[in-house]
Amino acid sequence: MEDKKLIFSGIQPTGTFTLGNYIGAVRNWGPLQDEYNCIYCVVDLHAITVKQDPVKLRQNTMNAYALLMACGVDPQKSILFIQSHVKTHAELSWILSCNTQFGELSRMTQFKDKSQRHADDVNAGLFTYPVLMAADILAYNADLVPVGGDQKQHLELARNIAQRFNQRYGDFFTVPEPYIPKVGARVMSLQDPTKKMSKSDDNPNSCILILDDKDTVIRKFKRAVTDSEAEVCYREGKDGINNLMSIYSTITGKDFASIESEFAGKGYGDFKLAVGEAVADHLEPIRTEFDRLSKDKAFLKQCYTEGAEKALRYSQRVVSKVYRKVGFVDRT
Ligand code: AQP
Repeated sequence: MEDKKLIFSGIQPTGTFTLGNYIGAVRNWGPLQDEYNCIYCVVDLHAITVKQDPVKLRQNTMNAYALLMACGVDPQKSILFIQSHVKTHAELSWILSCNTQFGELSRMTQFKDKSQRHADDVNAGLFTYPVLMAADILAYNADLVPVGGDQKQHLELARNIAQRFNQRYGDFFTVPEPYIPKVGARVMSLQDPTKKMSKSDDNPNSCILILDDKDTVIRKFKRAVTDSEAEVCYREGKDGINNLMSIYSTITGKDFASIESEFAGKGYGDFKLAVGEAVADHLEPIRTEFDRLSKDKAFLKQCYTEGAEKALRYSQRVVSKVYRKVGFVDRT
């Protein structure tokens, strides 16, 4: 790999990506390839922390892989692979879990949220999810991790684990930095703008999926919950409008002041329609490219097989050194 900083990021194959996943994370992955060495993966091991139908999981994983390519990740420029194909992630996760405190994991807000939402299955994997995420990153000694704002706490934990390991065993891991977009780091649900937009939300109107067709996108925006005023402006307390303005701003590149003047004197109906159209038009080429790629299963297989080989080769070097550092006997 070239002598550039290294980026790592992943996404769960828990369904079609939402506009939140796209704006907060995936949209930035393509452009970053020109500046950094990039390693991206579909994190299927993370996905099974909540119950998954095996047939659907396999399908969602293939779709997520093709979707990342459709969103601009180029397997010739980046290492793009499926997490379960690379055993070093799980191996390193065990070592890191022995360097992570129970109390630290208990403070993770995603664990608290998800254990409430999945009260019938609060499994150990859901609890140790952030350790596996730390292993994903540290197995490559990544410098930067592009994520949405909701992952900031997990990334902070990964940094603490790396620092603790370095203190205990001598400097080894790079302490990774978050790379969080300024606008759009937290895209909110269209039905409850105090909650983040999420793939696994039960209400289909709460999120835009990036494969939704134009009519569906416009219909969902038309139904978006706003407030009882009629002024398009970014202000505290106007969570619904603030969310739509942030979305419109990231998609069109317009700042809030120009959006406010564009819609001065117009109602929310006009604004919602404009947001819907801008988003749908922006997503259309992704849909077309996804349709093309997902028909070519042999090509996808070739890409993910080569991606896994490269990722294993790279991470194996790191994990072997970790084994030696903690005192495991060399196998050869
Ligand atoms: N609403 C959001 N706004 C901005 N960024 C977001 N991300 C997720 N939701 C938003 C970012 O997308 C990346 C991939 O996320 P993930 O699939 O690994 O897990 P998640 O954060 O748990 O995403 P979801 O959509 O909410 O999935 P489910 O419903 O399965 O839990 C991350 O960088 C994340 O920050």
